[in-house]
Amino acid sequence: MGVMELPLNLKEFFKKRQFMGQKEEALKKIKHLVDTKFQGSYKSCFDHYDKLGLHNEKISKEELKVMLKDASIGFGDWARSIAASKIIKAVDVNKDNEISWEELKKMIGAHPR
Ligand SMILES: [Ca+2]
Ligand SMILES: [Ca+2]
Repeated sequence: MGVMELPLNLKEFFKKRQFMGQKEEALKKIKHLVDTKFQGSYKSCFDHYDKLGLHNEKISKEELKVMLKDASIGFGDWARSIAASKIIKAVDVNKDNEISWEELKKMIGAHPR
């Protein structure tokens, strides 16, 4: 039996668990932002942040950072910068480093309006 294997696997396991927890927490906070500021409409929320920088039907990293700030996700610019990069990496299907409405819908799941 590999003595070294177990701790490493456990470490990976907890890292994954932590990430899943963070994701759930972030999605909850974004839902709260959408419910309180955009009458429950993810599309209105998307359009609002899309327009902050270049209005191109996509959320850039800078636009996403403002959304995270408004949703109280991450403390400080540095933490939000890392969170924004992680989120974009996770949902950016076409690899243009921006989040389209289709990609955002995939991130939140279900059928947002
Ligand atoms: Ca934009
Ligand atoms: Ca994209």
